Amino acid sequence: MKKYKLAVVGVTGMVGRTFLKILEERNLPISEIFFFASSRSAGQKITFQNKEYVIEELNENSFDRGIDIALFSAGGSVSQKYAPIAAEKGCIVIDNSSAWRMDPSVPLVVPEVNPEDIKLNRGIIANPNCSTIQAVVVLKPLYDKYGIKRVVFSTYQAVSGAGMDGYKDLENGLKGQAPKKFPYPIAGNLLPHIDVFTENGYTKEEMKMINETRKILGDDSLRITATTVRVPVFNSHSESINIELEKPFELEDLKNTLKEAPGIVVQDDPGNNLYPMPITANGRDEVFVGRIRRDESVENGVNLWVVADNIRKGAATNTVQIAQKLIEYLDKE
Ligand code: 25A
Ligand code: L14
Repeated sequence: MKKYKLAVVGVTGMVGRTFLKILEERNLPISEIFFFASSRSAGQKITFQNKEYVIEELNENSFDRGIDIALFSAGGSVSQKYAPIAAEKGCIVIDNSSAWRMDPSVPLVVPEVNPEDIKLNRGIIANPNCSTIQAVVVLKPLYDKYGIKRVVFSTYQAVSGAGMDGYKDLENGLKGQAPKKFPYPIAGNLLPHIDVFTENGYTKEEMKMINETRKILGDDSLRITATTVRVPVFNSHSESINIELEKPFELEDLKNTLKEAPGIVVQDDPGNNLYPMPITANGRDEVFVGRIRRDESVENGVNLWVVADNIRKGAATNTVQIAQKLIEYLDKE
């Protein structure tokens, strides 16, 4: 089996640290690995597979050593600048930021949904937005079996989605301190505001959910609307998803379709208070679905409650799964 030179960019962040855990858990075929962050962290030590490494400051020459694959999670501006530099040098970048997702030449991939798109890459592969990933894992089997007419997303997003600084705002807010990352306190509150507002009155997070879902499912005309909300939960995003299917369905068939689909765990037993929650999704790589019930106000309507660990499946796990698939394809070349 071939072995690959890997790099992690933004290794000290919320997602970056989780990359390391997941790379260890899944034991990828790595020959050498390099760790990058900003000047704030350069020189710090980090342990990976019981070996100590020194974090380097990312610069334009960082990829001049035959790195095959780089996992990026250092924010949009870093990806905008450095992903093309890395790609130019023959490295394949798997990027967590929103910088490249809607670029027509960049595949946007969830391995359970559209793994084959990885093969179309020209040096950059984008990892979708966290809320979008957990939604499309669930939408895909329903789209294939019943067709989808319209989707309404309403999200309840954890503070870890806003990185280290978001996490600290809730921690400190619970002790009565003022927020630094969010515009208002998040402890004991919620904010119908994630990422920046756009001209149409939606937030960028809402528009990401709409546009990225269409791109991943390969259906530009799919009707979707979204409201995204930050809630005082440390980790794992929850979503209410209302769907109008094209075809009629039996509820039991629909539940079985979800149970059989890859990456999904159905937790749906109202009699025993069984439903997905952030505290049970934390630390897991699957997407949890429950509260599966007919929307009796429309034809062929269904309501779902979907929860996933946004730092794992919503970011680091999905990125490492893309890397694993990519390696599978590269091994065959
Ligand atoms: O708004 P943006 O630019 O798109 O960025 C969004 C932010 O969301 C996180 C990530 O924050 C990112 O910065 N993020 C990205 N994708 C995400 C996803 N899918 C995501 N969060 C959730 N889901 P983060 O704090 O978790 O991680 C940031 C990482 O990026 C590194 N970095 C920043 N600038 C860099 C860079 N690396 C290379 N070159 C650059 N120019 C960053 O490294 C971290 O690994 P670091 O050394 O800067 O961070 C070390 C510690 O410093 C603290 N810190 C952050 N900002 C400041 C700061 N300290 C002082 N001053 C600051 N301004 C952090 O708490 C971190 O622990
Ligand atoms: O687009 O603040 O991947 O929760 C996802 C998390 C943007 C910020 C992205 C958050 C990020 C968002």
